[in-house]
Amino acid sequence: MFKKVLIANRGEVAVRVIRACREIGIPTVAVYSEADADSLHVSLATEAYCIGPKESSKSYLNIPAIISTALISGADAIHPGYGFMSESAAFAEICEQHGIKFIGPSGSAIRKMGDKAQARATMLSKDIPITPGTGLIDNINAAKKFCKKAGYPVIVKATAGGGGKGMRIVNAENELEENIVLCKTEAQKFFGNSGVYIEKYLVNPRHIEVQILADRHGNVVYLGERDCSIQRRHQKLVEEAPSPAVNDKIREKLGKTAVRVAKAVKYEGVGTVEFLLDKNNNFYFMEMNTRLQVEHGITELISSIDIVREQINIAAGLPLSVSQRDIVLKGHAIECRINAENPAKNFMPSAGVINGYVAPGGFGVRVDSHVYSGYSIPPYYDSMISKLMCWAPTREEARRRMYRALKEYVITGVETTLPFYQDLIEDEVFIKGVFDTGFLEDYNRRKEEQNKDK
Ligand code: MV4
Repeated sequence: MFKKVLIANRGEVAVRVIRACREIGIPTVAVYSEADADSLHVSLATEAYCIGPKESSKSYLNIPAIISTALISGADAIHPGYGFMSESAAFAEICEQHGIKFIGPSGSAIRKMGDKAQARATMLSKDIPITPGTGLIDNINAAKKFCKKAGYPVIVKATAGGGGKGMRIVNAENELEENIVLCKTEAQKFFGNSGVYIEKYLVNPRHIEVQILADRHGNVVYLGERDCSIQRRHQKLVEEAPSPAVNDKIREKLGKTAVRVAKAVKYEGVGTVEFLLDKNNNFYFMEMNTRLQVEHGITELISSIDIVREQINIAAGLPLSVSQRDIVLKGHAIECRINAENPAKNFMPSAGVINGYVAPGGFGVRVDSHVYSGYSIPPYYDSMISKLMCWAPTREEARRRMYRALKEYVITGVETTLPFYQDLIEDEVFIKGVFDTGFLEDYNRRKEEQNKDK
């Protein structure tokens, strides 16, 4: 096992990884920016080093500072968390070049999935279902021909994009060329790669993702799916596991497909295979997230498997602790991401001091967070305060438990999204579980109607 693990991240995920290391018995090294000296991950780690000023580019993304801290402190592995360096093939390779284990997949697997057009080509060659689409676009007439045949709407996507970044929906041929040009320009600017491709656009599908674990010995298992359809501007708000739309038969099909996706790139580590699911239960591979995800905790709640512990064990070369037939999913879990944002002001970030903080508890309630009473939320990073997760034997019980926990939660000093969730969790459409990626738009429209009536 590793002698010492450096966590190249901050906030709730740094705390999550430190906790897993502590349970295994591995000492930890926290790194932090000048703005994060009072963060919980700094005090929970065995040792902590300031690696730069507040800007992420000079601290959490500062590769020389992180690598030298690992070398000086004697850390033999780095956990990247999510965001920041977690999907950087270059960082993974630099770690390896310095004799430090990157706790994640190989640079090669990250690259194969990071390039979306290449990932689609790989899936096509392995008979994994993908949406009808093109390869990289180099010719407007070929693009027009595909779109005419597939029918509008279509979606232009940057091959270096992902997670909703660098996408443009096109409704008719007369808008196609300008959108390709705009998408290429943006892709060059944001990702330094102007490659784009086109897919048939599915209107309001469900966003379903499958958690997988893959070890060095060729074992790959799936831990069921999460439904992440409730999003705002590609930020997930509510996630649940299992999906209310997936039955045992589809779950097995999705799971086995996700395992084939992982095997197609010789994946090693924990990962998530993202699919879109249409009304007829057809599903299509979208992308693979080659990291631990924010919403992994709800899968832990229904599977009783510590995903971060498995991730560390896999990186250390140990075999998975479970085989597919040992995995039994039980009950239902829901997560709300609580942010320091004002839902009444278009989710505007609300940095400042949390002067009062009482987290909910009780059976089936889990709160993963790095905050405490008196903690000051810096304005430089994302605005997540905590992840509130509730488990219960059935979806309706989990939903009611979530409502109870949301009502119990006290956070004062900053605006939070708690009131928004208290309302959403009682929504009739959410209660029925019949939503798709169009949910939030529809929900906002219905709220406006109700306000007009009043
Ligand atoms: C799509 C799509 C519909 N059709 N591709 C968004 C994130 C990225 N992983 C893939 N995404 C999508 N790709 C095709 N061909 C729908 C989404 C999508 C989405 C789109 C608009 C608003 C919310 C969304 C939530 C999840 C997925």
